[in-house]
Order: sequence, then structure tokens, then C-alpha cells
Amino acid sequence: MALDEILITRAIIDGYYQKLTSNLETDVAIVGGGPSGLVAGYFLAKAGRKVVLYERKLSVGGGMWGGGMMFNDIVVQTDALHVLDAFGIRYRRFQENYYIADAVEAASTLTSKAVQAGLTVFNCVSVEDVMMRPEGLCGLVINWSPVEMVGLHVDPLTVRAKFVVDATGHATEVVKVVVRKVPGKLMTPEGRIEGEKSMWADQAEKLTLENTREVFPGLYVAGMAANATVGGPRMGPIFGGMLLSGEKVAAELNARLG
Ligand code: 48F
Repeated sequence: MALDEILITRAIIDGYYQKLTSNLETDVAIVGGGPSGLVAGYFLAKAGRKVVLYERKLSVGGGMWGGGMMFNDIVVQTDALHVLDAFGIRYRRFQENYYIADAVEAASTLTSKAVQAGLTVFNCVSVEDVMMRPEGLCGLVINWSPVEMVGLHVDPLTVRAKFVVDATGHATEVVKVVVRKVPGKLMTPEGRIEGEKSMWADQAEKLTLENTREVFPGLYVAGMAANATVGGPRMGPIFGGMLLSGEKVAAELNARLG
């Protein structure tokens, strides 16, 4: 049977339309498809939650693909190996407490397992604002990334979520919008964005986990965004904290969702 270009087009439009409309209201909306966002999405989807992830770029994986300085391996410490195991990501021992995984295998496997578990990913979509009510955040304002990049004057669309996770990495973009535009203070020591500190891997890995929490009603931070918001150093290409942060935010939200 000859293939018909219009049917190919129709299939794509129909498929995407269904994906879009069935995700206008979700339990959790994750912003950013780096390791912390993907792990959070995986565990939430596995628990049967309706969860969606918006990623500005064409590909998810965030800062994982390039390992350290484009040497595409990542280091994971013993405490986080169970997350690699949950995904089936292979690793080898370097020395006690230092394990090496292939960055490409890690990023691609986090992605495929999360999607297969039920996470819906919208790539090429940027979150530019939040939806607010007196009781807190209740959704996101989204637009195509190319619209943002070219600076076109095009109004965005809005999606509703019971909880939002800012997993946007160093930029902590959702929190920045909240500070700028939503009345109220952050639940951080000074009530504001405390800011990311310089390199200290050991402290950073511990603090990433501690800092993974709700920082505004309805808004959680995970991954590097947690340290950027609540205050903590950077850690470079050791990824255990990112994986554990995603796992923790999923567990907390699961508990909140009941
Ligand atoms: O930076 P990123 O990988 O976040 P992460 O999960 O992991 C951090 C590590 O990669 C690394 C590190 C570990 O040792 O320090 O940096 O905290 O991924 C964040 C993703 O969020 C996307 C961005 O394109 C990236 O893929 N992103 C950022 N802002 C937005 C966004 C936005 N406004 N809308 C949609 N996506």
C-alpha cells in the first residue's frame, strides 16, 4: 500500500493533540528534563500519578550528556547506586564510594524508562510563568521554545497541576518567576533565593537532598535548583545527589497526593 503524506501528517497531529489535551490537568508538572526531573517523573509515574514534564530544549537529559567537561562519564556514590539499579543503568567501581557510569547510557536510559513508566514529556516547550491562586501555585504558563528564542509576541497557554517541581538546574527559573511575580515569601532561611555557592562536592551532595522540598505553597525544588534556591554549593559531575533528589521529591509528592 502506498504511503500517504497527508495521513502521516494527520497521525502526528492527532497523536500530539491527544497527548496535549489529556495533560492539561495533572497531579504534578515538572519543569526541566535533567536527571532530577527525569527521576522524579519516573517514580511518580510508577506510583500511578499523572505527571508531565516540560523541557525547553529538543532533548531531555540536561547536563548529564557531557559528563565532566565533555568527558562523557559520570560519577555516582554508593548511596545512590540503588537509583541506577532501579533504571538498569550499568556502572563500574572506580574505588570505594566512587562508581563510573556512561553519561550517554545514563541520560538515555533515564529518559526511556521514565517515558515507558508513564511520564509524558513535552520537549521544545518553555515554562515562562506560573498560574497562582491565594492558596499557592496551581499550574504553569507554557509556550513553544522557538517563540521564546525568537522573541515573538505570542501569548502562551496554561496547564493546571496540583504540584509543580522546579527542576530547571542552576537557573531555578520557576522560583525566580515566583519571587518576581507572586505575592508571598519563599520558605527558605531568608525568605528569598539564597543562591548557589561555589564548588564543594561533599557538602553539595548532602545539601541537594536536604534542600529538595517545598519552597512555596504548591512548588517544590529538586536537583541543582534546590541548592540554587535554598542555598548550597555546586558539585560538578557527581550525580548521586541529582538522582536522590528526584527520588525524594517523588516520594514527598506521593505522600502529599495521598
Ligand atoms: O541542569 P539540569 O541537568 O538539571 P538537574 O536535574 O541536574 C543538574 C546537573 O545536570 C548538573 C549538576 C550535577 O552535578 O550540577 O548541572 O538539576 O537540567 C535542567 C533542564 O531544565 C531545562 C533545561 O533546558 C535543562 O534541560 N529548563 C530550564 N529552564 C526551563 C527548562 C524552562 N523555563 N522551561 C523548560 N525547561
